[in-house]
Amino acid sequence: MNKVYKIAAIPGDGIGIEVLPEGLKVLQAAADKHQIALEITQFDWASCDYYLEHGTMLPDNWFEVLKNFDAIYFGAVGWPDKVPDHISLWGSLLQFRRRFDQYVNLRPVRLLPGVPCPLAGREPGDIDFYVVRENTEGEYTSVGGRMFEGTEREFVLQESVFTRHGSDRILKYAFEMANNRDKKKITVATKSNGVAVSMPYWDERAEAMAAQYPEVAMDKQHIDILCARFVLQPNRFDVVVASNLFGDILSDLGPACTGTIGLAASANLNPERNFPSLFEPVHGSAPDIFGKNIANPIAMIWSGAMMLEFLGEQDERAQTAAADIMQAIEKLLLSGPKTPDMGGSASTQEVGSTIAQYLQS
Ligand code: GGG
Repeated sequence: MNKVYKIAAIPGDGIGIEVLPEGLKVLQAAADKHQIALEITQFDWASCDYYLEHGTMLPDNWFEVLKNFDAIYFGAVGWPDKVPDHISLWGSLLQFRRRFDQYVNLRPVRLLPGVPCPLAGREPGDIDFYVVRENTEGEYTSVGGRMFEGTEREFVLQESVFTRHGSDRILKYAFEMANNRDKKKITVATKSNGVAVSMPYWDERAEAMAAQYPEVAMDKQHIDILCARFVLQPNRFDVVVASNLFGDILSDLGPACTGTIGLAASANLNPERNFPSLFEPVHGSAPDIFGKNIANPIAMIWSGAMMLEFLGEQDERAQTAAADIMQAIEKLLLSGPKTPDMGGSASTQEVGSTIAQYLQS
């Protein structure tokens, strides 16, 4: 009997609403081709419109409902003209990441054939690495507060949180990953010269982890020069591990160096599989282009391939389906219709339907 993969599909806001259907279209085409059973349930939660109607981003029972799914396939969140960004993000995506302990945010940075690279002289194969972002603590906290508001003594305090448990588990994941790759190389993003408490601690934990992986070459780099090297020497990276905020910044910069953020996929993983993992494009809701039908759906589609790969770790059909989706994406990038961010004039649906058709042929 085939496993039925139960997927919660949440479009969210803005172009999330436009790209998610394309992702589902392609997932279904891959599933049909490989006789994989998918059960998709769509939710209108985690959107600013839901907030305007209900006063919260999620219903009270969201955890009980979503925990019964194998995965969450998520579009994007945020519409600052409707709801302040920190309220929409903390009320939805960050709740999922924390309560489902999705402590690994895995973000591939890969230059694919057919994609014009903004960095001169770079060929596909030159840039192929992963940003492994810590996803549950670090600089993303609600610890702090405001005092003396509206007076001359007004001040704001915002704390970061680096726990031994949280640092060690993300570093372990990243070192393990590096150890299983050919280059056996890891870059640790830091800023321990300026951020004088949390970052030296992060470095210490990285050094302790490195001692357990003698075959992995570790390189620590301050975030400022690391950003410069993403642009100048992207071929030197293999696995880059970073705190929550640094990882977020690097994983926009990386895909920008490989053509367009519209291709950037990501997986928010609970590696122990105690809870559903979440798969989403790196890009946000982009209200400025919503409704124009020009959003690139490939990041969403690629995130779907990552979902099948993770869900079907023990399921050859799901692995093949994920590989087929990646092949179909590459075929489109070489010779198919493209959205304006890649120099084309195709619509969001045209790109999604073409990739789905490649899978059917
Ligand atoms: N699909 C990703 C998304 O909606 N991102 C909104 C955002 O601002 N995310 C911040 C983050 O990933 O930390």
